[in-house]
Amino acid sequence: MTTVITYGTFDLFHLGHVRLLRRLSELGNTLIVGCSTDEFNTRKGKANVMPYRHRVEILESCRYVSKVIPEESWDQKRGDILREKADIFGIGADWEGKFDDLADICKVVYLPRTEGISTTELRSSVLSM
Ligand code: C2G
Repeated sequence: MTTVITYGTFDLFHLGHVRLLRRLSELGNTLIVGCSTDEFNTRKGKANVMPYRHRVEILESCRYVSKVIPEESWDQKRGDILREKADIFGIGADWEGKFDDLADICKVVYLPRTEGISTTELRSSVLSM
């Protein structure tokens, strides 16, 4: 059994998120997603359109996701990986190198982002309609 773990806001769930989760799920049998809480997003300097409980429900309905946990701080990853016995930590390449410190307890992979789509772009295109 190979367990994969990732983290993110996943606001305005879109194709980039789906493709990342699909590719991560293909690396193992179980994919755990740490979904950033509204409070943590504020600390990340990100304003989310959709509240945490909506983002969790959408992630839980995604066929690639096995389990969703709250992401409440930058430094919970190590404890989560050990508790969940995750073999792989994966995230989009916009974070390249940022989580290499986890390589002593799991494999760390950075996957290319899906170009041409982002929550920010979606938000501005909706606003300009
Ligand atoms: N992503 C992607 N392609 C896009 C947009 C996003 O592959 N076009 C990926 C990101 O690289 C990330 C995941 O989808 O791995 C979730 O993206 P965000 O919701 O923007 O998450 P982020 O704000 O990067 O939070 O502790 C880690 C942070 O919580 C990550």
